Amino acid sequence: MDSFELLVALKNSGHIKEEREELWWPKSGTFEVVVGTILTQQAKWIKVEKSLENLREQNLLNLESIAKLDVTELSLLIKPSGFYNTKAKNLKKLCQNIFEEFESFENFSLHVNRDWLLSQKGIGEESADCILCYACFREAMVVDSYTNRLIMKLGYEFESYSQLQEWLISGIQSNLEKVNKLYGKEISLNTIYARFHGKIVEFCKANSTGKNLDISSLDI
Ligand code: 39A
Repeated sequence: MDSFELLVALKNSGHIKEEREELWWPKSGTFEVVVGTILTQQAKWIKVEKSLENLREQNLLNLESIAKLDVTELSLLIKPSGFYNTKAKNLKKLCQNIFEEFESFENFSLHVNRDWLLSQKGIGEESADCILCYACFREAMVVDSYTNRLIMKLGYEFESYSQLQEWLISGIQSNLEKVNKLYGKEISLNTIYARFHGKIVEFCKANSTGKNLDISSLDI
């Protein structure tokens, strides 16, 4: 099996809600994704939404406000998503650094690169790729714990994040015409990677009971 066949099987599995957002992640292309990426580390998405709502209610869901916000106040607002003291410190510092280096989110999204993101405290490969893909519309395929669980369950083993990422990317890149046919239109690599990752997450959520992931509905 290659990753294109996995994408087809996920699309056909019938368990996945149609994406409301073109790129699956809510408010793709905005600063909210940067905040959501930090908050979603080791947290359920529903808790992240609560924290984002707290920030939105106070008109604080923007780069300048978080860069200036008192870290204790920030930690209270993001408390629902857990590890709030560390996340508040890392998020505030990240916003300060974005502001210093790029001056605005728009400039950041055009010019940031993976190495700059990886040099920031609290940002590893998964978070860097989330920000690149969903906030900056770059061609970055996210590998997260859902992806690892699904791939392991399918009987594959990879030694590193980058090896699994390469496997996901290469099956797509070798079948671009078929991917376009599958979606019924020409589709950018950024959109394919975003929707592919979204499908993996939604499939795993819909087919998990506790720690068990049921892949019997995947025709592979
Ligand atoms: N785990 C997750 C998610 N579950 C998610 N959505 C649902 C929409 N996002 C955006 C990130 N991580």
